[in-house]
Amino acid sequence: MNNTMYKAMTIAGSDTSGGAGMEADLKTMQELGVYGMVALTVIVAQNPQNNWSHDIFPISLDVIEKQLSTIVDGIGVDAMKTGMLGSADLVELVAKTIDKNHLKNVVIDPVMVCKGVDAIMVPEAAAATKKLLVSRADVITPNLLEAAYLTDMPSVGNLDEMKEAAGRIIEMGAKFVVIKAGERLPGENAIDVLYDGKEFTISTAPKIPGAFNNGAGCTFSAAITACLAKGMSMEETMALTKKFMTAALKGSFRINKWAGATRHIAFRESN
Ligand code: PXL
Repeated sequence: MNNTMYKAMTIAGSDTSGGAGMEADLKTMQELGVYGMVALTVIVAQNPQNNWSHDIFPISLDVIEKQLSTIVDGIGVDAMKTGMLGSADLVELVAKTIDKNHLKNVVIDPVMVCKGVDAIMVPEAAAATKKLLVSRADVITPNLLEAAYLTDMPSVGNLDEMKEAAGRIIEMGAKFVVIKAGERLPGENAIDVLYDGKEFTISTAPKIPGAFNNGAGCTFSAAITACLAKGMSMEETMALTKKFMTAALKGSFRINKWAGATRHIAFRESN
């Protein structure tokens, strides 16, 4: 019997409604056969009495430090990712943890905005991410708004600007960058740009009409993390992540009158 289990950590918030955050991360890792662990950073609760508005409840830094020690000192990981970090102090702690433990396969999902809200949620945490985490990323996965923020570009709104932003992010020290346009660009296709400093890989797929994409960014970065944990190459990782995402979006479903979620089990169901 082969009892090998690849292990991954997410440093992320809880989306109590189950579609995004560490819930999406753990479900995705599980589906891809990886043992997932969580250092919980914030709890996001949605309010059904107030149109599903999001309230954020941070976990204190010393508790997050204890969780990181459990996972990193006590167990060890083959890959890690970040999600909603919520404070500049936490971003600093994450950077220190990566350095001190020489963590490998570091996936930075620079979560700065939630669906439907285009303002940066915690400006100090976003600034710290730009300063401390871009250079430590093996893979960084910004959306268009996050890519513009990280590169000081006024906006990233077409393929040329996505390539320009990708170049700047590699210059800042990331090894690979994937900029996700998702639904945000006009036209029939969802476009992602992958860049490693040498070659651009442009991936286009038809937009999926009516798909619920809440949690799609978390699912995407978690799938990359799981594949890297298993030792897959970047090329294999991106190919499998794309299949996983397409299935998850095609099978996405409504959870209530306000929101929907990606279907994390869809890839398994289709195999
Ligand atoms: O999708 C961004 C995101 C990340 N992490 C948590 C969230 C959300 C959006 O709702 O709640 C915990």
